[in-house]
Amino acid sequence: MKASTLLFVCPGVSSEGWVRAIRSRLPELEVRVWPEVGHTADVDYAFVWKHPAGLLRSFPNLKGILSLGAGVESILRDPELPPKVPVVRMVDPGLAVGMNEFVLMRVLHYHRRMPEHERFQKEHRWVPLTPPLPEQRPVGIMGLGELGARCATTLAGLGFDTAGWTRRPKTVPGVKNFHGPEGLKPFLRRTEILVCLLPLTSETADILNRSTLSELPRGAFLINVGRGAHLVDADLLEALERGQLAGATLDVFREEPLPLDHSFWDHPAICVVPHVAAITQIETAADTLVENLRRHLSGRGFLHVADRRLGY
Ligand code: NDP
Ligand code: OXD
Repeated sequence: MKASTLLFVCPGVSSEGWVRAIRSRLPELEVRVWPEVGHTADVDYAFVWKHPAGLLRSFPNLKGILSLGAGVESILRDPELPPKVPVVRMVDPGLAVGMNEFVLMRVLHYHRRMPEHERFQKEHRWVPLTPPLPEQRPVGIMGLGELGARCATTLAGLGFDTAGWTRRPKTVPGVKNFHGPEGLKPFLRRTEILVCLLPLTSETADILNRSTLSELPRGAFLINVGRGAHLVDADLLEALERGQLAGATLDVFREEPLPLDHSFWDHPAICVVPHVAAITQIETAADTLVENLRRHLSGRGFLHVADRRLGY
């Protein structure tokens, strides 16, 4: 019987560690690295990240498209995506740990008034500031999925007045829930530190815009770790200009790398980070990937299949 074949299609990502990790966990699986495809009919599974559009329809026996990243919008927007093949999201414990650390770091930075302390240091001024208690600090997370729920739980555990906004009602212990379009305004109106951990879909594109940012209490902070296209860049600059927002941390951008002449680079109230909030970790993610492949090889369905209609 022919061995099943996985094709690694992640341009820009080093394949060596992944291939080693997959082979050591599932030696019966043949692993090929694009563009060394061999017979296209041999390919059963594709493991992808930012794949060339149109490529995936070249494999007539493809049974699963497994994403290296949590966000699957770049797969789903391929106009030539094979229509019936399941697209599987990456749910990696290592990714969740990284996102949890990053969001906590930046929430604490704003909560503890570090931007003001950094400014006072530059001015050689000794100005002791008292931060509010965590329970007096409303933090809001857009998206309480695999990543957002973990961050919300951590923040709630530290005593922050934590809320999350979701599509459907969702219970996360200790976290207030707002949902649907009607829940958005009340969620924003209470949120002093806003974290975006939404997937990029037709409903969430441009969601951080003049109108939504204006609902936040004056002087709020934004942490965007979802996708660059959630944010209307000019609206953020304008909100900072008029003091509606006091600062922003941006890990994701409409164009990556962020163009050298983009005004975000030198803005004193913007922290630019090069899409590193959370990185898929080979050691943990290879376990997840292989478990999912084993499930499928033994006739069970994949876990974490994206809903193409919803876009996540
Ligand atoms: P999930 O699919 O597990 O969770 C998505 C969450 O967003 C769910 O709570 C969902 O609501 C909510 N949501 C989706 N659409 C809407 C909507 N229209 N209105 C309100 N809520 C909505 O995703 P993950 O937590 O795994 O990942 C989230 C995103 O984080 C990824 O798609 C990616 O863009 C980004 N990411 C960024 C990284 C980085 O390094 N910067 C790394 C990894 C991911 P419901 O619960 O009702 O379904
Ligand atoms: C992801 C990412 O989606 O790295 O995993 O952004």
